[in-house]
Amino acid sequence: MKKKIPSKAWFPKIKPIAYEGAGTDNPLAFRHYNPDELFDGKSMADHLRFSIAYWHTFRGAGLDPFGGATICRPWDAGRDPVDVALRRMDAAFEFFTKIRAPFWCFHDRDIAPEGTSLKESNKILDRVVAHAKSLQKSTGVKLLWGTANLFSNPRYMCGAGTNPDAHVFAYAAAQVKKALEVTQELGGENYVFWGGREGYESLLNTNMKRELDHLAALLRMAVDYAKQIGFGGQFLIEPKPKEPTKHQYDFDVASGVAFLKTYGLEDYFKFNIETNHATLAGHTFQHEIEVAAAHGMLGSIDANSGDLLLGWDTDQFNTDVRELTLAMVSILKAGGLGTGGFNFDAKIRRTSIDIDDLFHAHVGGMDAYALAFKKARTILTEGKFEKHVAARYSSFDSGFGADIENGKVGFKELEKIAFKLGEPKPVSAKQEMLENLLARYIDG
Ligand code: XUL
Ligand code: CO
Repeated sequence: MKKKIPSKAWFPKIKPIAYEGAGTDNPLAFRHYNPDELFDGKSMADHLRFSIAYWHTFRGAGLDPFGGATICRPWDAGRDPVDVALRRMDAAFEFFTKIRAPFWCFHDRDIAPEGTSLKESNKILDRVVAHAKSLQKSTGVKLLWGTANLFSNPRYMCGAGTNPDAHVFAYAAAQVKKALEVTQELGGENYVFWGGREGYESLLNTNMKRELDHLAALLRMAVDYAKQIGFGGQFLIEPKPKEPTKHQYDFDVASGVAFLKTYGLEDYFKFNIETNHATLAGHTFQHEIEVAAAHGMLGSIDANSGDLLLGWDTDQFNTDVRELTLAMVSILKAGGLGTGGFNFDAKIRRTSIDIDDLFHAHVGGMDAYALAFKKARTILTEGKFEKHVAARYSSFDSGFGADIENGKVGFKELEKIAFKLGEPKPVSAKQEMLENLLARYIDG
């Protein structure tokens, strides 16, 4: 990554964040994230592929259901929304460079305001995208993924691909078409579909089967169009069980897999797993990663966390090294994220109104992931858990266990074996011993 910082400094008091090691007192230094440090011949930056989410970091104003904006940024001042969008983009690339994130992500409507028609919106988007492209070139920051915002505008209040009105479906299709084109223009390595308002509030007014068919049709069209224009990025589905709708169709990874397989789309999609979406679905982050990995569909991560005491998507920066170490073990075991990365789909609290709060938040998130990465590597190198798990299943490695796995035996053969061997002897699963072992890795 080149290190050139855009000339007009929006963060004049902040120097590029440096790695100073675990002992540093400097709150604006990395203690664990050392982008240039090599692991298996690959830099930490290339292993982790951190990305900044434009919507939170550059459009987040601190709104919540009970109150308006608390956060006001100097680059947002100005009358012409397109000029503001261009200036904001300068600030964003200065931030990406100073925080030393190699990637960014955006929704079409985060980066450019809507015009009075779709054609005008597309034109405005083109102007901002051209600016983003030149900033990508001068800074070396790359696009992890692009997506279309199919949930904020009132036209999408009843869904986009699942809207009961075919006119809205057509509008959404046109918006995805354009978003794909600009993602390609910016060299995006992936394209994300988060379900937005693709779900329902009441079955009294909903034809679920038709909505699912329509959602699949939208995804199929995206796949077809990507082929037509030669977009080679990976498509990703980002599951979320609820919010904004009461029930979202892409509830979790397992329901996403079933959906994709039902409609013959499984070869074209992987999953973008978000920590707080996993927990809203009643799963752990690691569970969702393991389900995706089991299907060879682990794509990317939206890095954040919820709050145990709050039942909604709080999108906080995650500093829970234990949770992240477990997630990282599963990710590394699966062979990493490929074209994916760790995108901070996380926002500062509405009371964190200073500009440097943006830096503190990302430093903490990046450091926690970096530390988890190192701990996970140690855990996997030592292989103690894997050894235990392998031993636990070893009865399937040979003999009739292997015959079960290979489909060579059925009920009759197994009945004979059960008669002959008698009652199986229970074996301890050793959970507490393993939890203590994990604690040693986390503490150490
Ligand atoms: C919403 C969410 C989105 C997606 C992109 O909860 O996570 O920001 O990541 O549309
Ligand atoms: Co997300």
